[in-house]
Amino acid sequence: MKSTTLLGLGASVFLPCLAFGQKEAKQQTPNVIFIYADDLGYGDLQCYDGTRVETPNVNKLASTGIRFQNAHATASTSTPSRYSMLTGEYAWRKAGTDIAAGNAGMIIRPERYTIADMFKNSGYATAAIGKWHLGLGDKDGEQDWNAPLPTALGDLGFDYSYIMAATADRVPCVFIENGCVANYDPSAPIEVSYKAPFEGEPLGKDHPELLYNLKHSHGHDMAIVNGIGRIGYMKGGGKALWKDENIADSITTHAIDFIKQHKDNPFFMYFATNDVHVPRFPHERFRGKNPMGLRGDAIVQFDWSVGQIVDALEKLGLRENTLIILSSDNGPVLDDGYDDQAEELAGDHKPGGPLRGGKYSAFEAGTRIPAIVNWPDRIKKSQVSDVLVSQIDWFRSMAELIGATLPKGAAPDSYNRLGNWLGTDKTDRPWVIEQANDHTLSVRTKDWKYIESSDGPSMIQFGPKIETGYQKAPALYDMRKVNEQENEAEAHPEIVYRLQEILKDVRNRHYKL
Ligand code: NG6
Ligand code: CA
Repeated sequence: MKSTTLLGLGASVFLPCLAFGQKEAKQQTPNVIFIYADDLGYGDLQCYDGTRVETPNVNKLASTGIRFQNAHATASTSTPSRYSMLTGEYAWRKAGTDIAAGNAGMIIRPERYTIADMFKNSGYATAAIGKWHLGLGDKDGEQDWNAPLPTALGDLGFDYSYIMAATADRVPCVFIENGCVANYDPSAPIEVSYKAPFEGEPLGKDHPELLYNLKHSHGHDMAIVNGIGRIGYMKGGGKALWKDENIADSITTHAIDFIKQHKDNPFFMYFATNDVHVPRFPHERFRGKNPMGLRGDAIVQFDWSVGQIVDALEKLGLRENTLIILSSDNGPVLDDGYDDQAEELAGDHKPGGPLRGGKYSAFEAGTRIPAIVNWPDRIKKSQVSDVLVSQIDWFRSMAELIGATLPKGAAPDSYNRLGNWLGTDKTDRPWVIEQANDHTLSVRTKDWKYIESSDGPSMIQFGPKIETGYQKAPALYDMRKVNEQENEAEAHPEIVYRLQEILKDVRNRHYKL
């Protein structure tokens, strides 16, 4: 079934015809790996002018592939960004897609056609490894973590999954492998609540002396696991509890195992790292190699994971025909709730590069993210691209790549922009839509950015020192001037009107690119 699909569709587009009688030696469509970092900002990588941390493995992908300078996530936080990317539907269309608790029920419902379904139906082996943050089980708060979860990633097209339910700062602090707690410890049954603490379990807010690995700066003062306070309450776990310092090793090992197991057939792997999200507690061997403390160390650890995956591909002879897309779910934050000195030690490192704002915000650093595409078989020349692109289009671009036909209604907001992503088409996406933490939407064109009005505060209120970009009146920024300093809405009412019309049409689903 697999080979028929692969030979029959799409694949031929990219390959020289085989001479008659020549044995087909090589898999035709590429393996596809999404390396999706967490909270990695536009200016965090060395190849994006990050000056205080070395990222040789990512640099190499960039210098032998395409490095995008105008690529956008759909939202400035994790859950909506991931929801949109995996479903091809803007998260703001769907209630319940904001930053999810660790005991959220499955946010992408099983009947939804995901990008993993698409790869699977085209004969690919599929895997999700690392951070999930899109809910598990049928209903919020009703999971039994001691039994197989009735609704998990297998229902969304992933043959294999080894994931963290939400984030490292949210309970449950265990890996879930194919819907069951990995290394389950029957002597320590797991209970999770986001409402009330469990009797007898010490909390971070009352027991600072137990926070021997990291102290919190705001929030994160509930359950204590591995000497670190978390969001949410948890009991049990025993041997299954993760050690934060081993998370990168653990997910990278599972990713490499998956690659090895599928070296002879096409695979799609969504490799979502915990780096550089809080709590930042990288392994000892990545520490102290940069002047920025734990946040810098987490970037070094991320780079290491990337290097391990590339090495594994090389050793298995898969490197040439594997398409890697490396990016981030949203922009950067320094202090996101732990006393890791990210702010104090940043020095002149600008995690958002020259862009204004950061994680959570409507300003550009919230959603303009690093994006690197590397596929040795097809991308021969190193390129730096200024083409306007959005992660919402990965879905239909990948469909084009592998010749998949999507069912009606699938990926409604995604467009095939494969040419952009492979560097053959330099036409900008006419616009991209970006969502801030309070659901304020922006329309970004090559030259302009319109941020709709919002009643929200001008600074994030729950800890991080980040400008939100929320303003009572609509804002218009000339993006040729880079950093959104001067609201030009009054000077250019016709442009404001044009961008408002785009937003209205997109909201009403009356648009076409
Ligand atoms: C916030 C957390 C923050 C982080 C974020 C989600 C507090 C005070 N802050 O609510 O630490 O977990 O949610 O980040 O709890 S994201 O990258 O997964 O969207
Ligand atoms: Ca994130």
